[in-house]
Amino acid sequence: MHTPLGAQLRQQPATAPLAETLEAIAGAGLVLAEKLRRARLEDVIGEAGAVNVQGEAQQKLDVLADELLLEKLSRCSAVAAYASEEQARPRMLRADGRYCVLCDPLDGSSNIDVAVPVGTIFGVLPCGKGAAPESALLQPGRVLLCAGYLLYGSSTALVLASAAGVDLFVLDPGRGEFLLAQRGLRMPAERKIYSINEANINGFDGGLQRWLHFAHENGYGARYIGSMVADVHRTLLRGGVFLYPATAANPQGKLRLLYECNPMASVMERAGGAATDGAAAILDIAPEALHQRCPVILGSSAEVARVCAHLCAS
Ligand code: AHM
Ligand code: MG
Repeated sequence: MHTPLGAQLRQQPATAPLAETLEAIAGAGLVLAEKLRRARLEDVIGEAGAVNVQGEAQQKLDVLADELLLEKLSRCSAVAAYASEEQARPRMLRADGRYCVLCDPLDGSSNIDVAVPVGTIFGVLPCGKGAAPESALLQPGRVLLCAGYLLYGSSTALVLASAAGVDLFVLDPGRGEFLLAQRGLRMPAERKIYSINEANINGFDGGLQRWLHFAHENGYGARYIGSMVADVHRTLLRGGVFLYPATAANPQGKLRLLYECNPMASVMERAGGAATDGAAAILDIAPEALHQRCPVILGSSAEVARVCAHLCAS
């Protein structure tokens, strides 16, 4: 018997107060999953003609996903603010809201035209009484009440990490509902799989290059989809390590601390894995700016430790 998302959320003290907010995110995912399937037919593939705050070309579906999340979350009584990779400033929704939601509405969107899986990444932070939502957004990831992602792949998966553990839900398209598929996910402690854009190797630091050499010499396999949610989901279920490190050209890496690294780090740690920028746990980094980037190494704890041992040895 697969418990529906809403019932499962309300059964756990850690997630019951978040149920309305998480159901709104899941509701946006449900609509988005269908839009993605029909995107090519409805001509919503391609660039929207605008750039986001980071200077990246927005895809039409980036804008659509962002609007959908904003619309669903603005109807929630508990949501004070919504911040997104696609918007320069956070949107203040309710002065009496208790939570701030951070999202990468459609991660990996440049892959849509080739039908590669993409995802929505989110985190929910508490918004302290009297705290300006903007300052509440700049809290370390350790404070996240719940984080996770939707993966629009061969099935639509929803992974939720909270103090109650990490649960995997799968969309039943017939019922239009997410159903619990696996409760209390724990990730493998080690696995010889690495996931990195190895074409950037000349820009990696010496320690990381030596670790790659170690992986080549020790029977590791490589898997890189180039869509973070899909790469992280495989890493969660099968084990291994996913990296988007600093490069000479991008000393802070590519991925965003608040919208991508923190939620994924929270999923990893709550499933028994690890996530670091090479020096500190991702979840302990004190954010300084909404859209800041950070290098990330995440996955099975022993594999993350092996990468770090090579970095320290350099
Ligand atoms: P996006 O948020 O603009 O879609 O970019 C993030 C994506 C991640 O999904 C993926 O891990 C990374 O970019 C891949 O980057 P690269 O093509 O440099 O390997
Ligand atoms: Mg992204």
